[in-house]
Amino acid sequence: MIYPQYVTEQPSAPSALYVVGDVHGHRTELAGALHNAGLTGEGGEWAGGDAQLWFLGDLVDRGPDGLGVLDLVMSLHSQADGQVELLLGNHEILLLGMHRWGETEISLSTGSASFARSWLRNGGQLGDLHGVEETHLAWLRERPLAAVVADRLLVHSDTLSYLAYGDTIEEITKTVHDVLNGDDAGAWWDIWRRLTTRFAFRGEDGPAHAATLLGALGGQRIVHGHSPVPDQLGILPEDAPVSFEYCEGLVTNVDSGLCQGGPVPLLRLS
Ligand SMILES: [Mn+2]
Repeated sequence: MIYPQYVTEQPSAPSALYVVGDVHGHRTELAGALHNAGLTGEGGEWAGGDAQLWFLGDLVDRGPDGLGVLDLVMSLHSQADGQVELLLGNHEILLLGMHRWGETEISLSTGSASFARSWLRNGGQLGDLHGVEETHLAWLRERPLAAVVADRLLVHSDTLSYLAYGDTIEEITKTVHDVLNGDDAGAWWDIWRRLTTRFAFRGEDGPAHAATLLGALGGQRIVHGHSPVPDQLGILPEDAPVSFEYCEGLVTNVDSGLCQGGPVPLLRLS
């Protein structure tokens, strides 16, 4: 006779799943929120047990200590490997591009561009650039572009442009990594430009766009950062919620506008 309780595991409750939207250099606020959520201990060490913590990109730029945020996330990743992960945002691409290409003029069909000009215009911080080390850059170059966790598709940008790089998350990530490990400045620039596009899930075409991305990459619902909720709702950042669900419930925006004065974009999804 078989006693099922001894030979099969009970289906375990899904472990806690947290996502973090755009932190943009606000290390102190992030550290406080992680501690308040019980994900880190008194010394800032990982204390989240088997919880999963996904950063949706844009750790750096605009705010005072992007490198500190990056160090914190890298440290948590190494302590809780597989449970703490970062998706590349357009500002990680911008920092990598600024470091790699700087003032190099990049020829485009529409004229020319440089990472230096875009970096300055988009909140690049000298302290981050001067302090960044090869260990940071190498780690960033290995981060995924998207993930499906439980039934959620996690991405940085509210855009369909990911699909320009492949039909699956693995393919998209590999294509982008190949560019980041190569010398094609125009291809580097295209990643930055494409990840900077936004608003795909707003308006009457939003649900169809969401279905397209979910159909290609998996998941039942999309969670993204990149486009501040206070702007989306036309409210003051200090009045903004941590997240905003829209697009007929298919999409959750977790960019609470921390760098404008909004709350820390830490959201527990399950
Ligand atoms: Mn962004």
